[in-house]
Amino acid sequence: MPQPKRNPASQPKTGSAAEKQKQLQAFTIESGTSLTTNQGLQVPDNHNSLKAGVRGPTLLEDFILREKITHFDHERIPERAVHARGSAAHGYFKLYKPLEQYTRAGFLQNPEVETPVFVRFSTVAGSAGSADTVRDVRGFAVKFYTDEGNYDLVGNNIPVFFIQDAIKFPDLVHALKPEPHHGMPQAASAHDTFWDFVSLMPESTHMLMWAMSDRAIPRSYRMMEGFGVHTFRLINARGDAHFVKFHWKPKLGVHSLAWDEAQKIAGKDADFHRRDLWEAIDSGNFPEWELGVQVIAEGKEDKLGFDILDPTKLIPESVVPVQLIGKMVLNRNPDSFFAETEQVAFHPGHLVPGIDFSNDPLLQGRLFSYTDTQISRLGGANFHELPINKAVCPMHNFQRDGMHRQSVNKGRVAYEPNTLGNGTEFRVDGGSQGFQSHPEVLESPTIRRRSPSFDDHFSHATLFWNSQSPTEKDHIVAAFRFELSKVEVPDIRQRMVDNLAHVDAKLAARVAAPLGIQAPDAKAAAGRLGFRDYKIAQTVEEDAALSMARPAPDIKTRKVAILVADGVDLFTFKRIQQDLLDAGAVCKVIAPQLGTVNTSSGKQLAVDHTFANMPSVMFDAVLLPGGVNSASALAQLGDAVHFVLEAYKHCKTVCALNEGVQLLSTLGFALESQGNQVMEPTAGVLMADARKAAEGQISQALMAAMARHRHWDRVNVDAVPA
Ligand code: HDE
Repeated sequence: MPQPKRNPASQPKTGSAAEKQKQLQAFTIESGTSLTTNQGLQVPDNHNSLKAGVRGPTLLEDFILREKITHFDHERIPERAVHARGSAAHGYFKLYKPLEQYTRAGFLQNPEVETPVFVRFSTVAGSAGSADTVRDVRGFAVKFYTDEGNYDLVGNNIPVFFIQDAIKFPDLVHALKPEPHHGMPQAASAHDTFWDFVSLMPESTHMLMWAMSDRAIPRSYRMMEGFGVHTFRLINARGDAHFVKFHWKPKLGVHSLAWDEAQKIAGKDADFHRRDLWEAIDSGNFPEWELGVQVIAEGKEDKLGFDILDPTKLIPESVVPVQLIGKMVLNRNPDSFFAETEQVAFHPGHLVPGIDFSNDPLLQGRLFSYTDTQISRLGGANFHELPINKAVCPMHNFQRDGMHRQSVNKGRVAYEPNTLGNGTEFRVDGGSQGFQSHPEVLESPTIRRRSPSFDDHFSHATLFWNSQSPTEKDHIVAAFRFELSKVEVPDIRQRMVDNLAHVDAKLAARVAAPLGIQAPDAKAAAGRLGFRDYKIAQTVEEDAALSMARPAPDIKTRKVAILVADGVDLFTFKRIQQDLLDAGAVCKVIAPQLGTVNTSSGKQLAVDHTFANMPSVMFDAVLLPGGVNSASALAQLGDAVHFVLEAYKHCKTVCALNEGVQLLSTLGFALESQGNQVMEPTAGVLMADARKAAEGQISQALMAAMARHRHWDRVNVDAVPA
């Protein structure tokens, strides 16, 4: 059997795959090196252009100036048509146990192997410079650099999609993007064209429920689930196929921001998620996810009661449990945002042997789109040669030339079969090696129609709604109201609430109430109830996994603001601060000015931020230490009072010690005689007399409250003027 000959230039270097991936990228300028032009010519002066006299005009012959400016003029490449705004990191994937029963994919066989990954998170609608915390779906794209080639799992943080067929994608995106006549709004779905389109496309209703839920305003990329969305196939060495859905489960739990908070962060720190990811990795708090699969043997998919090829449906975890098969750790920030995060090219068609597609018509369209878009975005067909996109295994074929070709292919032979080069054959043995497409039998007419099994547009939206906690339901209602209130044409608002009447009558009525339109009318809705095979369905009315209402496992990387002024009592909070730090939290001291404050004991306390440069929305919790002068100075300071009120409004943990309680007086709380107890007068507001209560007890209460993430059931939040 002729073996494929390997191109020596693409032989793997020694060391782990992660090292190989890194080697592909290293390029640093040594200190003391002279500046040169791109041709290697030493530059004599990088501050002055060539002129006819020191006050004369600049000369066209200054090729050094021209080269530098020309390069600058062409530094930008087209941003991604969707998912333009993103942040990424390197890491690795490690399997828990061999998956040979289901797949022959090499990276899913050996639990000892660490497969390098590069992961890019993104928003969908906004431009590359738009804010991170807008209401939007998040992209979750993972490139595995395996020994059998790159495998891309290009998913989202929501398990379903707006449309069922790829042919509607340009319409969806045109409706979502800023309106074409005036280019507004940026990175927002709250405008007429989006709601006009989706209200006419009832298949989008399920995804709209997710997009209006808090899933669309995540607290952190590190606290999002990821989903492959489509049904794929796993194929084992015998050729047996199973359908599979992919899931990423974050170790930190799934958590969101409050909507008001998300909007404020968009202005105060547009890079909030990018910074969060960068800082976590930089400080050694490597984010982790577990990879999960829902596996269904071919032939068993009919039992689901919906079409497994329909990307607007999900398989409830209570029907097919998610098996956790491995762990992904992100442990290295990119060296160059442009070279890596911007130039990485994902594609759902980058597969490895043992993983294959299904006939999901949305997925099928994606298989064309991604290569096509890279050609215009990355300037030609050779984008696979960019270091971030390069496979770490040997790569050889007879494709040649094209824009920006990097490899220097030797010899006269660029075709196969040949006798003039390195052999006649590059075929693999008997058809069993290499990538084998699943031999699905297809016998059907060519037809431009949708399967009737895709017609049920509402039952999964109802399943999602039923699975939400009361707070989550309130937030969904509020989000629909907000978005539809920004829609100027009443008929569009009406059509949307009419559609929602198919999901849940109460939901529709609640959304409609403040919108100045008629009550919802399901009969007038754009959608019809459609096909659902109730006879065979393993239907569930609710599924716990669809709710986010679960506490965080710990408080690692949670951010605590400690508000101080001159006279702060160090002793009341130092031990508590240490406990928080020991538990992995991040503590920052906020004061009216930078530098230091004088503590009541005469020591100096270093200040990290001022109220002006670091608002409450950057934190998960607030600690108000004691100290008569500090507390009364802060109580006089509008910014400090606003800080506390806002944290309260966003349902964050607020812990006040001794006189620190003064800062809560606007909210009606006072330090009463609680003795040695830690009081919790409303969810997540803790008050303690640190002279009597044990500090360890206060720390425990504070950390337990923080681990609940947010206290959504807190009273009187709407009445707080912040
Ligand atoms: Fe994408 N999508 N998409 N998409 N998508 C792109 O490819 C497209 C869809 C997703 O961080 C583009 O390189 C079509 C579903 C992510 O670089 C483009 C259809 C899901 C990313 C494209 C879909 C996704 C993209 C733009 C419907 C979740 C960012 C730039 C048929 C499973 C990847 C690019 C990154 C990016 C096309 C639908 C996820 C234009 C035609 C469903 C995470 O090719």
